[in-house]
Amino acid sequence: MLRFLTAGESHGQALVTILEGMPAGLALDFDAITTELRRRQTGYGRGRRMAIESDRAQVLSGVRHGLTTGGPIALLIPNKDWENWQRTMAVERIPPPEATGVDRPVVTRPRPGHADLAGVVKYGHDDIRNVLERASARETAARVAVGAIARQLLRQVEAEIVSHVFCIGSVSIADPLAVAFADAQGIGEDSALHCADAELEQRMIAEIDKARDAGDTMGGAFEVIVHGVPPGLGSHVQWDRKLDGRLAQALMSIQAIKAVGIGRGPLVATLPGSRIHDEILPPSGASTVGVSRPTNNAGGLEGGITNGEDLRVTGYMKPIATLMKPLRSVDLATMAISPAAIERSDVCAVPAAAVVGEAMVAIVLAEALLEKFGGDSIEELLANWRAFKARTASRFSKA
Ligand code: EPS
Repeated sequence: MLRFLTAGESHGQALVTILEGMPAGLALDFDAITTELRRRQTGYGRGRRMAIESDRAQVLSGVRHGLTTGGPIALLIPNKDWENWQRTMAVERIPPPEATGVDRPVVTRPRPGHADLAGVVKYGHDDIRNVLERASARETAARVAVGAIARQLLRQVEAEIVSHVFCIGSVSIADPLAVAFADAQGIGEDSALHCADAELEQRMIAEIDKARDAGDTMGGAFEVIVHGVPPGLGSHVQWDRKLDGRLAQALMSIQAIKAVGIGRGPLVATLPGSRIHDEILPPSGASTVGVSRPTNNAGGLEGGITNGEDLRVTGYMKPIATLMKPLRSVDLATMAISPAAIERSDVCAVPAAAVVGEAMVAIVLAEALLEKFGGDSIEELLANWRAFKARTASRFSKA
């Protein structure tokens, strides 16, 4: 079983995570973890916090002389900004701000769309900060670090993960499925929004600028594409083993994601079966399962099992809840109508969410890979994978 937990607050001392279940013997590329963390910090529309942080994960355990041991891998990502928040986020009891005048006041005006209100109701807090600090998408830095390790496991079986942003507000690529794996892979890391269409990207930037100028925020959508994912991951036999369901949960758990699609996604409801289902034809050239599929509306998943085609998963993100021109809310201290609180925030974080989406997909696939091929060590995993691959390739050869 591959599992992980994260801990940490947005302005606390650090983010922490423990990843358990990685096989022994994986040669870990530490720079690749930093690269992924860096990618998450970029994208047009981010706020000032990203200029403060330069995220880097310290590996505290589970790796020796560059190789995973099979033990839990503990990672720590310090928050540089903590320096400026030590009193506000102090772990120990300190005098209230009224007494010292040097602390930030309690937050009492919940932001519509944020965890603020539901969180204080549930946990009985007076200060919304007790909720928002943990609900913050800063936590996704820890997920990306874990995902960077999962991605290295997947690379062992030649699976590669990329993503592209195809929608910001009202600006959208008409047919995201027409963006091939190679197109998404070819997007430069210096690209402002990680969109495959440079002309459309300019219009997306204008959409974000318009929102910023209006004190508003903007959401959008991204697609994660995995090439080379082994067929046979997940299962049709039980609801909680279906890989599409597990991917949906993983993506929906990302802050601000409100919908997830697989392949054609919600459009499957609008077209007849003859235009949705991907025909099965004799192989033309190299094929992982011995047949060819002229289309991939299923997004690489049928019956909750990977079918050897590219896996394509979409995440739809709502606009960020912190508005510089706030919506109406209620001050919970007085119950008077009052503008929602303003926290330093981003205008648009869809490109960052895409990187987090890649990480979550990597983690789910890594877990499914270990279920299918087992292995306490990389050697064992690869032996099982190679045997399955050889068997699958020869299954449907003509008599
Ligand atoms: C951050 C994500 C956003 C940023 C945060 C860093 O978090 P939230 O979900 O709370 O809006 O706003 O930065 C700050 C909280 C700040 O002080 O600027 C991230 O992804 O690292």
